[in-house]
Amino acid sequence: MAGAQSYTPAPENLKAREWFQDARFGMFIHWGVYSVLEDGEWVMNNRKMPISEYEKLPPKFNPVKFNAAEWVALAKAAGMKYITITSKHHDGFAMFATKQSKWNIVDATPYKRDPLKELAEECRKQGIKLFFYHSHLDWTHADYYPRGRTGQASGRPQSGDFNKYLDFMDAQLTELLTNYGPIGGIWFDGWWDKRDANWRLEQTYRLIHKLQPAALVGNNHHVKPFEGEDFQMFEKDLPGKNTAGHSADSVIGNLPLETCDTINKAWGYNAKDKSLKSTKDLIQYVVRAAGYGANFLLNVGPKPDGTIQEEFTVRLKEIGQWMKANGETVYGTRGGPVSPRNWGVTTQTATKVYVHVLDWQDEMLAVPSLGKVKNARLLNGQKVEMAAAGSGVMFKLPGQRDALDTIIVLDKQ
Ligand code: H79
Repeated sequence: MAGAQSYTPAPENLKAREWFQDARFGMFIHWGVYSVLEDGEWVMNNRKMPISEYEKLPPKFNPVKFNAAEWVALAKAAGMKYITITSKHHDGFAMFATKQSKWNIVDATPYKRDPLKELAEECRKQGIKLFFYHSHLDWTHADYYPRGRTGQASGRPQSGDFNKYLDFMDAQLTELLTNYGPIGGIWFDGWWDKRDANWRLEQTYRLIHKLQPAALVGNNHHVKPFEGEDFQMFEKDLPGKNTAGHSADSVIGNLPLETCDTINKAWGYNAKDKSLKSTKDLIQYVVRAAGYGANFLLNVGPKPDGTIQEEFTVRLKEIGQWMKANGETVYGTRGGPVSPRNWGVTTQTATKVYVHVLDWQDEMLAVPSLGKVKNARLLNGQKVEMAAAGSGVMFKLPGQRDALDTIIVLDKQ
């Protein structure tokens, strides 16, 4: 941002960044009135629905089975340490009690309740941090003008005052950062809809940091981090990769990192999408992300009735079982001494190095410079043979291996 004042994170913000990195695993929740159509969160844009059509959804959205305690308990059972939920997606519909417009769950649906309030209280009770996903892009606000690359079939008049829209957004963010207790952070998305607009990011980020200095700002703009952001994120890609086309091409600076992905292909609930990733794939992704020094934010898209489909809950609980047994090699770690490889990754704490063998068929595995380490063993204490080899070491892997992740623990010396 040209002319941006340099941003100095507050001490509590730096502390929150450490907490964030230690957490390593979070639950993403995409939930909105679009779930009624069971066809993902882009349905308004994809079906070219005008606002007059889309307005028929909120009266049908009545998630009477929503139970905040159950959602938070599920995140915990999966071994997740935080939840990031859509306060507003691209349809502009607020999933919280806002006074800025009637286009919100309390005023426009028969449900009339504020699920984010209930979630915030439950998160606090159960020791989970809550982040809000907030869309810059807005397909329904009249002042989101000039229009961007998407949402052009909404039938709005060809006029509007973009600064008024930004005032509206800042007012909603103020509500989110004032009425819901301490918030983990704000996760922005949709900037890429109008890459050349003046988004007043500096002003918005300053507002967030003023209201809650510990709240972490992240933005899924697909380019390198802007001044004022507290972590760098990647969508459907490990840090530094951009195979999906929604990320920056590289890790810039030394901000905490996060990558997000879905269990099937959809973010918002999609009844037809049965392309489910396996529990093994998902666990290996958590581990790989940790090897990159990154968090993994794994998405669920709850149903319109407020429940989470069983294909998801089964996987989350299985992941949680694994995390329970192996979590010390992921939580509280940073990327290890050897950068990610095809065969696996390394993670480390102040005293230990963990070698995660994710995909290696042979008995011997050569690993370059791990630093000064000793006492190679499995998590259960079983000794692993290790010999010097070139500038690194050669491990003799145990005959009985974990096909998911064979973890070698080493002490730093
Ligand atoms: O919230 C979830 C998705 O709805 C949202 N981000 C995740 C976390 C998302 N929005 N868009 N995408 C995912 C796909 C992005 C498509 C894009 Fe483009 C390709 C954006 C920029 C290039 C389509 C074509 C939109 C603008 C041009």
